[in-house]
Amino acid sequence: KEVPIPGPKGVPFLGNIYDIDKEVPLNSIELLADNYGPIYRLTTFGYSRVFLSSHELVDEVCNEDRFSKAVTAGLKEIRNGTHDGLFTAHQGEENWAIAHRVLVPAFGPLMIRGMFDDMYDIATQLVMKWARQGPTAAITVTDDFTRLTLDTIALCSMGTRFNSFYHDEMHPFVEAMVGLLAGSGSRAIRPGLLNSLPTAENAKYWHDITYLRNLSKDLIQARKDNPEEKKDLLNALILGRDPQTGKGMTEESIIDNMITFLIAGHETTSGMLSFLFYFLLKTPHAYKKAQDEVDNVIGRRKITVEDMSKLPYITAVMRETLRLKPTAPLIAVHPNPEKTGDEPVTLGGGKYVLQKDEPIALVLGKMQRDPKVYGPDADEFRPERMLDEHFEKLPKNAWKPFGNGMRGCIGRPFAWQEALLVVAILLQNFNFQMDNPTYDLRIKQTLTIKPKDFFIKASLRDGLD
Ligand code: MNH
Repeated sequence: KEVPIPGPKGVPFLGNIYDIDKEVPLNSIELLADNYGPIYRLTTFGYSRVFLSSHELVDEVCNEDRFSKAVTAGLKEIRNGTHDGLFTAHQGEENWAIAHRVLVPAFGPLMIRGMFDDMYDIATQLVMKWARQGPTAAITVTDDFTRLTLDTIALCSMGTRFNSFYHDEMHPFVEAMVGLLAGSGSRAIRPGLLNSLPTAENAKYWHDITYLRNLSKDLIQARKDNPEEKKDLLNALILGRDPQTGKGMTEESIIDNMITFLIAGHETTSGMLSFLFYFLLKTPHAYKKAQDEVDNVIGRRKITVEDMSKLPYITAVMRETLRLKPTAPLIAVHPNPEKTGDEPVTLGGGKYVLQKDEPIALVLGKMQRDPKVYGPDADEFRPERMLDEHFEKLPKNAWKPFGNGMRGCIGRPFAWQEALLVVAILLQNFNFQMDNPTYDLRIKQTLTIKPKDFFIKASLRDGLD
């Protein structure tokens, strides 16, 4: 009953590199799933991996006894800057466990509520900017959402203001972080030897990392010199104690995780907000329901943290957005190193045989459209299917935009509160239109995905100007 894992044939040595789109790899990865089915294999430079896109197979590899997170490709390169920080740690690294135990409480409900005022501060800067630009200006949605998420995470985790809404150029920290991310992406797709040559590109890469670490160190010192009684991530990093050992995190680990929060905490949320407005503007009935919910629950008064749990429709809109466009579109696992003996690892009840230590990529956007779970309209944006009563009945592991198990997203409650607030405050204050009503979704892919060349217009609602 063993079946070979299908896949395109490829060319000698280079393997499948011509099967993968250079601009938007995800497009070809999803297309290959249409052609080869829910499991297929790609090989590049002699290095192979399998791609899963059905709920059944993804469900199987979500079993943490058998499989665990694999730090490969771009993620492995980002490790050059963040080492064993939460996002880039290999399974089993001791510093991951310590940072996890210290930081889990920092993302608990009480702490996240404590960050509401800082989130509100930045959200109003966005409202102000769009209001002042006037109703005819074409808004670069994704750029402004990225300013918002960057400034929010910087304020909450580094205690500093990037003031991105007041500059066209990016803050030097952001410049360096983009350098680390883009550099890591390029390094991941070329042979390792080239990455150790003394080129200008490599020099800049390491220079960016040094800059990120030095500035982080200064900001930690600044808070230590001027303690603030604040429930924020910076205090949690500095003051948090490991309940198991009573010890704090080392300075190196604090720096690793500070940079990690900035990296993991901005593009994903900004992409989600961008796709969300795309879907709302393409789906008038959903747009109207979402705006009505804000009008009925909040009306014209100031939004408070208590309102965050009273927006079930917008919550469903956010879930549905991340179902169709999970902004971290690929995550990777591999057979658990501790449990892998000499027996080959198989999937599908012995049907598919993996190579030794072969990485497995989960194609989340495809898996989350599995018609066996979501029905014949799985490709449609229909937030109603994500209202609590349905969402709670979804099969296990059918909605995974925040990853899996112990290595799932620690920032989820942070992102959720931030996005709910922003969607609510924008719908409360503006009416939106597409700048180009015939716009069709195109994707820009880095480590994450966002809409490409997507512009909207925002006019202030009656009684507000
Ligand atoms: Mn987040 C891990 C998606 C917002 C910090 N995040 C993950 C993973 C996914 C993910 C998927 C698992 C990655 C993997 O398996 O390799 N994260 C998201 C999405 C959003 C998001 C879709 C917003 C929407 N994440 C945030 C925010 C922060 C954050 C905001 C920080 C404040 N995420 C993390 C960290 C990890 C992570 C840290 C690594 C957790 C760990 O492995 O311990």
